[in-house]
Amino acid sequence: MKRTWWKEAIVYQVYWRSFYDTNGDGYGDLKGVIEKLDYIKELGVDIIWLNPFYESPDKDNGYDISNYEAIMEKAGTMADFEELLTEVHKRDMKVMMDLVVNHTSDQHPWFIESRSSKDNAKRDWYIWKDPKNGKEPNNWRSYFTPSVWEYDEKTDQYYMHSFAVEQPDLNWKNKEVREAIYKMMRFWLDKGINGFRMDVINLLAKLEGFPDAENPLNISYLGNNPGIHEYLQEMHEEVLKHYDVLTVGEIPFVTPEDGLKYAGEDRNELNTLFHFEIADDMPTWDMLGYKEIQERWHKAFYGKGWNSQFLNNHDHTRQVTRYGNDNEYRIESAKLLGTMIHTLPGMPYVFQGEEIGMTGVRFHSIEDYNDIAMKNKYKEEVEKGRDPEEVFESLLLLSRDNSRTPIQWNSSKNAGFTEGTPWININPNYKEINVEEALHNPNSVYYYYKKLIALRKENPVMVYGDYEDYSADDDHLYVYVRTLDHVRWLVILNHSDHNTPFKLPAVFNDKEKRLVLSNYNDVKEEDSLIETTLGPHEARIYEFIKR
Ligand code: TEU
Ligand code: CA
Repeated sequence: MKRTWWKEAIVYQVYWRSFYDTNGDGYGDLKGVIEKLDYIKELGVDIIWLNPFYESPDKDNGYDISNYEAIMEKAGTMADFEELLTEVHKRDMKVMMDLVVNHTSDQHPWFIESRSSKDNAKRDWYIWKDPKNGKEPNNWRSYFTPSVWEYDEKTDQYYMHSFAVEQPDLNWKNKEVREAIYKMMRFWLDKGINGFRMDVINLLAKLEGFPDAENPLNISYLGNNPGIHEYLQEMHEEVLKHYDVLTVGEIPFVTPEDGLKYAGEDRNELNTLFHFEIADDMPTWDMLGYKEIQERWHKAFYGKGWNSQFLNNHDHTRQVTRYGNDNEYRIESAKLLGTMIHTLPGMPYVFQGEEIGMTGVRFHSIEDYNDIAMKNKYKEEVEKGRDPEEVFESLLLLSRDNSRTPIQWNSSKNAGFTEGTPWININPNYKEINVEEALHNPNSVYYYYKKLIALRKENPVMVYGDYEDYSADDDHLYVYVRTLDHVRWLVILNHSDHNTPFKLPAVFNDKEKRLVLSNYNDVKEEDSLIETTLGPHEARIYEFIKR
């Protein structure tokens, strides 16, 4: 397998508006990221992925862009961005930007022109359709609304939006659109950025003929349609192949076989992808389901393509709350989940705050929430006549705001995030869970993450090793081996609130082991593994040298 810098990298995701506010307006900003770069560097990560900070009316927190070559006022200025880039590079790290090109904002000049008349030059830059029998052109649902179609009175046509009404989809069939996007990508790459995280990139090609869906609720018809690979290969040819950068595609509804078409080494499309078999399809922890997913993706990808490992991001509830135990075993559980993500095959992502074990949040009423996906869904369900309280409850666990509360820097006012009024409430647990506490506590999740990240740097087996599951049908224990040449790493995870017995598989010699890492302090290297018991959320890594 080819070795490359990006395969060996660890990405830290900065949701800048919740990172650190330097001017008291309640929003984190690019200057705030600059100020905290040493903190990020200290963790040992290589790449910083910044969520979108392009000019935007901000209906979907920056994913509705009105100017691709300007900076949102809340984030700062172009000079701030250039300084950030320089400062990141000075620290020997890299910057990955979010690329949002399935849709723009309805305030983008392209769309304003497009909607102005049927015969303007930009009409075809978006997807316009005549009404069908006086109604929507078809029955497709969007991510955030009951229909992908929005009626525009002025020209008596509908436009398509896969997300909010304020996010019209671009028409990728139009060559001028594609050229405008490639030009914009070069603009940023020429500034020296090191990669793109490509927002819902598999949605660019729309299903030919726009036929009604049999089951409109399963919106997978929005993605992976014929034509998508031609677009991505063209993008590669026109732009990407001229730069040594990391590209990771956000690819919902994808199987490993189809995933390889996007991220296969021989494909000339993307380097890596995010699939959503976990984040979208596993609402709460399911050990057997998770193992099955890892197995299937590893088999398809090993030696052929590169995967990503993540359990949370700005769209998906913090992992220790959703998939671990954020209560009695918060620290152990946060460390266990980190161990897993950093030792499974693929590129590990750390979402800001994960490294101190930040948790999801539960605000009192829908008014306290900001997430457009949650607010739209709430409105839709309540308008159907459902009990508002019940709807609210049902949306809490997966609200995107669970992950969007500001970083808890210390135990002072507003967790040290802002001098002003934060754009979204701070998680009330900031007095116990914060960066300052973590830095003073040698047992913190933070120092454990730092070790995990350093280990990956020193041990290619964590990056390039083969993967084999030794625990197939165990509900609690996840035991697997990574192998590279003569080095074998055994990872043992007790994903449960209870003690669980463990037996060393016969292929290993107990006398030849070396303890690499453990999230319990009382484990000794010489403790026998032949038959032992793992504590709640205990995680261990051992090395065995093959002779
Ligand atoms: O997210 C796409 C999205 O809807 C995810 O929440 C979903 O889990 C995943 O794509 C698989 O279905 C991206 C951004 O991350 C999100 O913040 C934006 O709101 C959205 O695109 C629209 O740009
Ligand atoms: Ca600010």
